[in-house]
Amino acid sequence: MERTFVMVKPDGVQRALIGNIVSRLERKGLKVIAMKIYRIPRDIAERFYAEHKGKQFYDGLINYITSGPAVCMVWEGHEAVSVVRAIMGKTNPAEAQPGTVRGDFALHPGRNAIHGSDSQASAKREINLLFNDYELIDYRRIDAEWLVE
Ligand code: D4T
Repeated sequence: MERTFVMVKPDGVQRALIGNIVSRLERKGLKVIAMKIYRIPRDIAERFYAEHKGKQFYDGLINYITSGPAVCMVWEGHEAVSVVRAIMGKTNPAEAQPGTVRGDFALHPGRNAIHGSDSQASAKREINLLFNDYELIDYRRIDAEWLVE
């Protein structure tokens, strides 16, 4: 089973999208194993987005992601990384397909409502950055045998 890090970004929290986003991931069959509302400190945000340092949108991105509470989560399931990326839609919401989170709820890349890890390596790095091991909860969903052959 794969794990991925998901965040409802500060715009998603302010726009009351937490429940809708969680519901989409739940009904797909993914299992939430960690969740917290968290105002991400600047130093963590800078480590989180280190690959974008120096880009023209970097300062705005750090200001945005630290501007208010976010909801940080770890989701687990079959091909969780790519499944969540598909549910999210393209980084630029103007190009995201209707039916995706960004396609339905967002307009601009600087306010794109949700983050999901882009690879298993990123997921591991991001989970370690935002969660302690003891915050990841091991349990079995009662529908597990109906979700995966
Ligand atoms: P995140 O990491 O936030 O889930 O976004 P993506 O994985 O979909 O996209 P990314 O890493 O390429 O970009 C990180 C973050 O920067 C914002 N951004 C991006 C922006 O404001 N302007 C831009 O031109 C780009 C490329 C949006 C997401």
